[in-house]
Amino acid sequence: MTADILMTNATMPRIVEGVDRAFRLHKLWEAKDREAALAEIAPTIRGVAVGGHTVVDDKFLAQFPKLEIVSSMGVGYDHIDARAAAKRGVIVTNTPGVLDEEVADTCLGLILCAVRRLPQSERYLRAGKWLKGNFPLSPTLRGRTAGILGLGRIGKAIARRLEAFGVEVCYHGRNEQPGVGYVYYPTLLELARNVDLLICVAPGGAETRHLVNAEVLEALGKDGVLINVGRGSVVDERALIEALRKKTILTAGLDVFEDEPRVPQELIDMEDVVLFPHVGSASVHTRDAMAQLVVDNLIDYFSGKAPRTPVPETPWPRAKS
Ligand code: NAP
Ligand code: 8YV
Repeated sequence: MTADILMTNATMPRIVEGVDRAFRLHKLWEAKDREAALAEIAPTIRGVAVGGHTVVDDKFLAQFPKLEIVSSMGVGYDHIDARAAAKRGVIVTNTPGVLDEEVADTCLGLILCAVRRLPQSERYLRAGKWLKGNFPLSPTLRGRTAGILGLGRIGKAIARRLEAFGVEVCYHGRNEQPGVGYVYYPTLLELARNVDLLICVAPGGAETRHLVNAEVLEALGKDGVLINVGRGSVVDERALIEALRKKTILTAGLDVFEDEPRVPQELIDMEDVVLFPHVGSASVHTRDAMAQLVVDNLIDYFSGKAPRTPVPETPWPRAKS
């Protein structure tokens, strides 16, 4: 198995070491002159391994005439133009499945933090305020109905946890899912009108951009809580800030943002909002599993087997043109 693989940035050591062991790895971050190094190696590159933030657009793909596969870390691949890759006959792989339970765990933690105001209560204790009186009573998860926007692999893992917590679940996606026992709403607006906990776990990209807008937040209502563990772009952040300011909704718990790692100061200044720095899958265990899948996709593909997890836009076996 001798193929030239490019990595533009030093991502997880497990990826760098795994790819280095199996292939001829070109570490672009070590080059003194990136442009010159890229020009020299580009004609030989057959595979690229990227993290979740490297933009792979048609211009990027066009640099590599022999490129066959882009192996990306993360299940979301809105940083990759997968349709452009398909047109060029390039397979794109992501890392679905291995992070579902971790992200769902994080999501339940975020829900409890946002609803029960747990980070605020911790800050209260550390500030010595308990000595002067009890922390104020919080809102509750009891009696809430949760609406999941994007009942996919992670959405279902969140739903299972919510059921165990005694919280009723319903959902919206483009399609009603057969065999799913939760109430389906054909529009997001209807879902928002019927729940007081809206959990966003839909993918990013042009199709979902700003799905959660001012109208949806208004429909969620004064006691409503918005949780976003999907992609920042799915929520109109300006509309959310306005809704929080005007108390159109109760509060929000966010793990993802429109312009990461930059988070609007208005959100940072809001004591009631809970903000996580995109840590949904960020445990050593789960990031290792994701990194290994990045390596395994390349190894399987270049061993003549099917890549393990191609994205739907670049199916395997390749669609006939
Ligand atoms: P998945 O299994 O593909 O599920 C995605 C769900 O979104 C599907 O149920 C799909 O249903 C729905 N959906 C897609 N496009 C939609 C649209 N235009 N309108 C409404 N619903 C739409 O993906 P997954 O593995 O659960 O991952 C979901 C997302 O979570 C990822 O894409 C990523 O952005 C995010 N994520 C975040 C973290 C984190 O650290 N916070 C970690 C992992 C993943 P239909 O096809 O019926 O519409
Ligand atoms: C990671 C994620 O932050 O898998 C995803 O879609 O958002 C996260 O698990 C990241 O993409 C890893 O590169």
